[in-house]
Amino acid sequence: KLKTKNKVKKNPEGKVNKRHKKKNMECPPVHQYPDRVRIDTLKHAHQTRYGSEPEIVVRVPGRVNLIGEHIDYCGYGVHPMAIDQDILVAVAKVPTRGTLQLTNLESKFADFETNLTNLKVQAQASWWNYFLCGVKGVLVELETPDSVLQFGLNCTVHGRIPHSAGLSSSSALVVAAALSTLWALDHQMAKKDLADLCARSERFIGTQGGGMDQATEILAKPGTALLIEFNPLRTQDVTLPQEANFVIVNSLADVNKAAGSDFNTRVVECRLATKVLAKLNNLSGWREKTKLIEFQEALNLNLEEALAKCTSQLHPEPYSKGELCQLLEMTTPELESQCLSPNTLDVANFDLFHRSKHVFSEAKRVFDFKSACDNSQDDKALTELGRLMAESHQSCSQDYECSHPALDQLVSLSKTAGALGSRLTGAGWGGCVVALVPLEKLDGYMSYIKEKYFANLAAAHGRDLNELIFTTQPGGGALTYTC
Ligand code: NG1
Ligand code: MG
Repeated sequence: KLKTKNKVKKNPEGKVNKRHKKKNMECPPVHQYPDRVRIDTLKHAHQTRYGSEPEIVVRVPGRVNLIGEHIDYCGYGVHPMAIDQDILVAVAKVPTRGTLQLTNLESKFADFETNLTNLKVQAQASWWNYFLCGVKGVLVELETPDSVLQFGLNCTVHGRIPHSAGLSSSSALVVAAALSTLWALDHQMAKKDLADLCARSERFIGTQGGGMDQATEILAKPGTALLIEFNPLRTQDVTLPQEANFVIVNSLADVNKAAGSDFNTRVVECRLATKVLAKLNNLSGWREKTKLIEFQEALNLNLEEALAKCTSQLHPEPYSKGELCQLLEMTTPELESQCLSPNTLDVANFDLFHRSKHVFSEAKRVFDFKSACDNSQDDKALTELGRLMAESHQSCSQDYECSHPALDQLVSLSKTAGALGSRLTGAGWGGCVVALVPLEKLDGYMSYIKEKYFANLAAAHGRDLNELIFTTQPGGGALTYTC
């Protein structure tokens, strides 16, 4: 397992750590990218901004999670796929030592410039911080001494993944930055190691997320969705039923996960539920357990049994800090340092019952979803997938409380419009829903949602509706092209 280092370690030979060193990357030529106009625009913008040509273009897709929400960080498998919408980063190495220059073709994202040595990521969601996560992650992991950074990097970004929408444009930036940095250091890393590294690196921003997004964006193959499991990271390709159309609808309610503490509060609630359940069941080493899957596996329970334990042994009312200290035999400072995150220190009450109920039931739905896909010749498979998606949304909304009125409205409109099921996708609290719509209902579904949801929505005015509601096919993962 790769370890995470907090500091860039100086290495006496002044070389980059060789642990991951492999043969040079194999990169297809950039003319193989399907949208020639977009590439030309990007290259031209790069040339205009910096006065020299880019050498590579890194392409990273967004992702949509079909089912398995807020369970990756509890150790459970998830079921996403990569989408077509992607982010492109044109990159060139320049002789100005240690500089990093970033520009974004979307004018609302300001340019940024910093030094590659001693990079600081701020726990705020300015776009470049996500880029810095990926750069820093690689430099730290490879223990790159400053003396190696004899070059600077000029980067031009063009994103097509809707942002703040649960489609993981954030991780796409992290992954693109990590790939750019690896290229600059002339290093190649196994894809799974890179996915793990990017998952750890994105936490520099302050959210304690799981590894679904980075793994999907790196490991996806065109034509199949993925069942992703963790510790160790492993994937199975899942062929979706041919008649299944997945439609993504942007509610236009923005989420900014890094700016609030909702996300980390959920992570902490799951961690606390793990410890409380482990202690109540006399598990040795309960203090070290942090993920609900560790509790389930240590007791050799199946997911239904784990669910029964949490609903019978936890109380539905929230737990106060005082009660948790008593249960876990900890002082308040111990509870804070061992279980909480810097941005949840002020949270007074933690809901353990509903959060763990969601996690165990959602983990089971992921496996049921995969089985239904594997049995797609069964004429009830599609209905089953829809039912699981609808249950997942209900659980996210009621038990995990990570929905938003706009998302609930879209889910209910989707049902009326003929979807077999729909659910919020990504962290929630805004962003997109994904709906499963049979082919014969597709046209009707699209026009109904456009009329009932978007027609009166001020935020949709002037927006291209095709960017707010679109069908999607499983796409391929990240690629580095040479110019
Ligand atoms: P979003 O907010 O959609 O990027 C986050 C986490 C995922 C996962 C989902 C909820 C990161 C980078 N992403 O995704 O790992 O926990 O929420 O299922 O933290
Ligand atoms: Mg994200």
